[in-house]
Amino acid sequence: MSIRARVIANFRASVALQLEGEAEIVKAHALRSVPLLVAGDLVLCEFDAGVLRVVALEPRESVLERADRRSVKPLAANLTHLGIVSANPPGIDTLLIDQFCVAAHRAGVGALIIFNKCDLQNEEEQLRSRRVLDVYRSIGYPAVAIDTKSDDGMQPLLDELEGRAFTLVGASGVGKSSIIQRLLPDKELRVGAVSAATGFGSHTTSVTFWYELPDGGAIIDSPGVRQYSVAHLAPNMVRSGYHELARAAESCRFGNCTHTVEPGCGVQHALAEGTVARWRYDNYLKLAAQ
Ligand SMILES: Nc1nc2c(ncn2[C@@H]2O[C@H](COP(=O)(O)OP(=O)(O)OP(=O)(O)O)[C@@H](O)[C@H]2O)c(=O)[nH]1
Ligand SMILES: [Mg+2]
Ligand SMILES: [Zn+2]
Repeated sequence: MSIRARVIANFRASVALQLEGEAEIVKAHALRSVPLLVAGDLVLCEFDAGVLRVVALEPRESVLERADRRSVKPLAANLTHLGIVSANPPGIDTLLIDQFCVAAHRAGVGALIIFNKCDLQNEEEQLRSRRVLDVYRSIGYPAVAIDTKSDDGMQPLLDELEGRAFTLVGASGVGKSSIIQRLLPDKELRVGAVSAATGFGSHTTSVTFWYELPDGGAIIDSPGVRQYSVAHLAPNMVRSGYHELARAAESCRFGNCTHTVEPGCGVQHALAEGTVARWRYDNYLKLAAQ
């Protein structure tokens, strides 16, 4: 008889699973025929001579992928949103945010822009952040400014969570794990349970990790990255991932317009009007050239 389970984390040598309807975390190995498993995957398992084996992967509702030089690999599955976290320090990197916006578009999931560590910002920095957040809002992305240190600093994020499955992504040190700590005061207990079951150390931020939220949603922690390459994506995917550019491009005179030198370009027109932000366009050109 097979048992359904959720993949909490994949440690390569084994996976940590939560069996359906049970709180306990168990360790399992996947059959060779099962594709690479990631946090969030739903799987079927069977006991084989007292050992738990993953025998099948259920179809994924969504998958976030990441490319390195050699291949494209899944990073997390069955997410409904990317939570794109930035903070200063280490610094707000809008190119990285845009790369993740394209990734969300590619994965068919929503994106939420999160600026963390607001408690560290002076008035001038707050103003600058607000301008950037307003641009993302005008494109259609919800955007929140939070901090994990003050009592009510998390409230704007709490309002966005309701029943969704967020994968937190962003540079190292922006506060992804701190956000999850605030959402789940028993986080260390859960991490400890996974360590105890799998025998792997408790330094969980080196792996992607699925945390069920009490109200039915979930939040997924992932290791920090410096870059999220979109080079493996078709140029068309990058273009359509810039929603406001794609909208402005509908009025370009030429169907194959590159939005750089052509006459009658809707994007150039929108830039001149100020309805498309110059820095978003500059980021787009950088990504389109990859
Ligand atoms: N002042 C301030 N510091 C914060 C805030 N959130 C996180 N930090 C600090 O920032 C540092 C990095 O936080 P982490 O949560 O480990 O960052 P991360 O994004 O998980 O980093 P990686 O796991 O390396 O990707 C820690 O020292 C936190 O205490 C915040 O809202 N305000
Ligand atoms: Mg972390
Ligand atoms: Zn154009």
